[in-house]
Amino acid sequence: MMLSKKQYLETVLTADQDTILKNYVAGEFITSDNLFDDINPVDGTLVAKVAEADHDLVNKAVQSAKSALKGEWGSIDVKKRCALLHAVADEIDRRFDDFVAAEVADTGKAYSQVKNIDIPRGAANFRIFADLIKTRPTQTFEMETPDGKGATSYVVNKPIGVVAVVSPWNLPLLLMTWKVAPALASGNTVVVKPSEETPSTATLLAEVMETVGIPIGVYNLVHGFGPGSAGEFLVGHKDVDCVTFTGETKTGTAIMKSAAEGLKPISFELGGKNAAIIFEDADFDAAVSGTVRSVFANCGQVCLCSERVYVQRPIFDKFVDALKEKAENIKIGKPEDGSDMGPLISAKHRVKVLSYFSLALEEGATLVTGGKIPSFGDERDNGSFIEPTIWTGLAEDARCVKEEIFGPVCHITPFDTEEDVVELANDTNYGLAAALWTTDANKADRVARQMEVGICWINDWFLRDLRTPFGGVKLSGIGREGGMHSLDFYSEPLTICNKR
Ligand code: NAD
Ligand code: 6OD
Repeated sequence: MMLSKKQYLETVLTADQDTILKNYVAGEFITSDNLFDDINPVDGTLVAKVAEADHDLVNKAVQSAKSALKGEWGSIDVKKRCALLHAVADEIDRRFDDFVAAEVADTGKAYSQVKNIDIPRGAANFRIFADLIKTRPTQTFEMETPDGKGATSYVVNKPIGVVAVVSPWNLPLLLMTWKVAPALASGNTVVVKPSEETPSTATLLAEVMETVGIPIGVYNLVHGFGPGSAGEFLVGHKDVDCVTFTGETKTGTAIMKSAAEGLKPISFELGGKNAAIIFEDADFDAAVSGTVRSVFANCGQVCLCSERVYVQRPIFDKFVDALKEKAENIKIGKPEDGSDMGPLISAKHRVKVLSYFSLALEEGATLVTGGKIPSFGDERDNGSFIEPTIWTGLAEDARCVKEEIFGPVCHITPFDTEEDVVELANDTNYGLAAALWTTDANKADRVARQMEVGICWINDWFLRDLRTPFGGVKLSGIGREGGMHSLDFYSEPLTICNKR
């Protein structure tokens, strides 16, 4: 379904949202005196005004979440809690077109991506964690005691309490629900602060929570920015019990300092500078198609994207030519024109990506393709589009090879041996993901085990089993979420030692 901006405002946001995206606190949609703009990066037009939460409203949201822990939600049994989370997933499915329209309006992403990844994963996140919590194993230990009677120790998992969820703009619903769903499944309450760039789907989710009867105060939403705004007020709040954050590494540092004050547990999913490795024995066509996806998906704005591509020397030139041809065939444009690739998230982000485009040339890169702002001759020229870009020829210590750019761009380096490429791939401060392409299963396993990352794909990219640990090493994160790892992070284990 394609909606104009007017239709979007009139039909998608049903709960008294008119043209203002509101906060959702203690079961009420609340506006504020400070409104900021939600801009469509396709053409620079206004999607909606957004109500920024001030200190008092963030405090009210945290207090509402705290009280809800002691209310109906705190005593509800697991079966009922899971049924409610399934109802959330079902309601996302029922309002699928609304969620698609909202995500597309905020991001300008291709419809194919939003329909096949972002929104279905939003619903799937609720289903998987609702199912996992029902079958969560418990631990029991028997011990002998001097009196011969013995003791049994067993572990009870309790909610941590109020969870602050701070999320980014690149996969807004997917990444926010990746945290909200296990937090709620584990019995916590949440205060969510979505990115200021993408406030719409978090607001729609508030409507869903209300519709399906999630008790008041369990899901709270505050809009705003980071420093000096809702983000900072939330993570520094004394009654927040833990902070889960996805975003830039330097933001993680700021949040960690703030969380340190109250010794709050943190879970961080941060930036990446991921390697793709293509061995000469790879299925060439599969490796090229997979790498086109891993470099350019979502306009390169996925933390798992490959910005460093290493290709074994005998196939280097052929691979560069093939990737260039595919990159030049990517259809850039408006979502409603059936494009493959939309714009970057904002004009501000484009300035950052363009600064790397200039820097790469200063650092001695050979421009294989791209490197510019495309010109359309229509309203898209007011948007934040940028060309898919490929470089070769940079030194491995060039800033463009070391720093996360977060755009549709990669640098391709030739390599000779397995040992060389392991060293090259690991020579980074980040450690989120890697993708290997080879038909030699033993080599694939051997190399994968040496990757200093949280996830390594063999002959694929971004294939997700939601039960597996997900996260990064080095500057790419702290902790793991996914499956039981999420449930563990969002729970407080209590050991009960019962002496007979
Ligand atoms: P960002 O760090 O700028 O913002 C993320 C969120 O943090 C936003 O909601 C923002 O308002 C908030 N924020 C900013 N400063 C804050 C502060 N001082 N206190 C509290 N909140 C604050 O990130 P972004 O630009 O939205 O997202 C892109 C980045 O996220 C990239 O670096 C990307 O690699 C990373 N990312 C990582 C993963 C992962 O799973 N590892 C997933 C997606 C994105
Ligand atoms: O698939 C996920 O669960 C996940 N957290 C993906 C992160 C993508 C980064 O942009």
